[in-house]
Amino acid sequence: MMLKLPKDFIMGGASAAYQVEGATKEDGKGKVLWDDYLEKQGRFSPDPAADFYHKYDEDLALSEKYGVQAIRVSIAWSRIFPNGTTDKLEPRGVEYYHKLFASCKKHHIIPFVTLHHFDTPLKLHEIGDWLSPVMLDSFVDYAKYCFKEFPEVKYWITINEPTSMAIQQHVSGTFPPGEKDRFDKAFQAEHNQNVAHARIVNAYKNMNLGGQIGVVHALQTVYPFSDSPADKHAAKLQDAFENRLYLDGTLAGKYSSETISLVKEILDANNQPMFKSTEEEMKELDKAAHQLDFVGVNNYFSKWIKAYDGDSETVHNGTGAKGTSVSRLHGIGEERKPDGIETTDWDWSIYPKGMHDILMRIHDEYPLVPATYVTENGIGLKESLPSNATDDTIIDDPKRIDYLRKYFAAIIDAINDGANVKGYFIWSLQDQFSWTNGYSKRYGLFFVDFPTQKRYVKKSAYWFKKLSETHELE
Ligand code: BGP
Repeated sequence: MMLKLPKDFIMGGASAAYQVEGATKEDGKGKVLWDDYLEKQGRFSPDPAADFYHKYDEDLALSEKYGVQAIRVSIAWSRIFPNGTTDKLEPRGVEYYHKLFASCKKHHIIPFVTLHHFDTPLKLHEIGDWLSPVMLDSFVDYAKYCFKEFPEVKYWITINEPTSMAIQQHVSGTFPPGEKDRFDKAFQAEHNQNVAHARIVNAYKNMNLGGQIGVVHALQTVYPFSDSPADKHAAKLQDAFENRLYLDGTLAGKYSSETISLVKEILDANNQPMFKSTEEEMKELDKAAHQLDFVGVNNYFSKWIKAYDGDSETVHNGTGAKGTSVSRLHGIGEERKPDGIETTDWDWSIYPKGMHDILMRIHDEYPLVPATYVTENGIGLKESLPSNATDDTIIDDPKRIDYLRKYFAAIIDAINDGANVKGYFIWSLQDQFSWTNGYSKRYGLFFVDFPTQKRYVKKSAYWFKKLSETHELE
């Protein structure tokens, strides 16, 4: 049977400012948490990335040609306010985003604009990042400024993947400041992001600008490794850690008692204190959940969790050396893949059912949510330009097409089962800089030869165009 997407389903491509723009020192941009950290680490530089700061019009022209109807971009906060706070405004940054949105209009592409995609201005990072009240207030001020300044934007996203930022900053140590095993800080940062998100949603709705506002969440579907009660409980703990506190906070407007008790169990096991929240904050969360227009789901892979009571140990595979990642968290569980689960070179499982299940979970458990978009999905591959490449060379990426076909089938299944999925954004539009993997993990529909910044079309772009035009999955 031919699988079909709904007629008004939006086909998009995703990006994030720091991963595509490059030009990190241009036009008065302020430093972010990554600049000095990456320089010190010495593995790779965020410049030139995909040089989107200069090449946006070329990329949007390509997007239009290959059926991309919408793009996710983020505003680099420190291009607008170099210090993060509103005391200093950088007009060249403001001008850049006006030009970018005008180019979107010219190419008939709808921008979905994220306000924070992992790029906290350095000055705010240094005083505690998501743990600092000054950061939260400054983020709300910056958001309100953007809402007034960019009326051409009709779809806003408050924060990209609050949980993955909090966990990578404070538990796995792969994001600056690179702390490990501080579950207390991760949960507090998650709650604080829930609050900042809610304050912004409520402010936006008060401004009556007529657009839509949502949030984007990294949702790894979590399954128990076996049917044993211990593994089942470990999977619940992992789910509370990675997904549930945030889902509850933003989509239900309150934390369920089960969520709170799972969080407390993790913190107790690690001898760490519970996160703090106030009644006023909880009211803000409740109000925002009732006004939210959509949730974005970033789903690439699923996890299987086994009970574990040893010390925490995490090893990040940031090079594509298959089979090297380790995640064992004290008080939560250990990640183990069942036999027969296919993985990428970066150990991410390929499991389309996880996409179906997470979309259904939002539909079933969070009935306040009016609409869902898949805001990131795709596969990172090692790809290179053939040595005899000419301008017209097309990069062959059958693995990506196969991955997309399977994940789209799962999305269509979820839509047929009742999930209100309105659109899909492939990660990524073009090859980009990856936070912890540099330039070797390519996701794009368009290949970027980073030294020359020349673009080459991949076969998956043709596949995507056809799906975008016909809405029929072959
Ligand atoms: C998501 C982020 C993106 C992007 C993507 C791929 O979590 O929102 O910014 O990086 O994952 O991840 P990676 O670059 O680690 O492969």
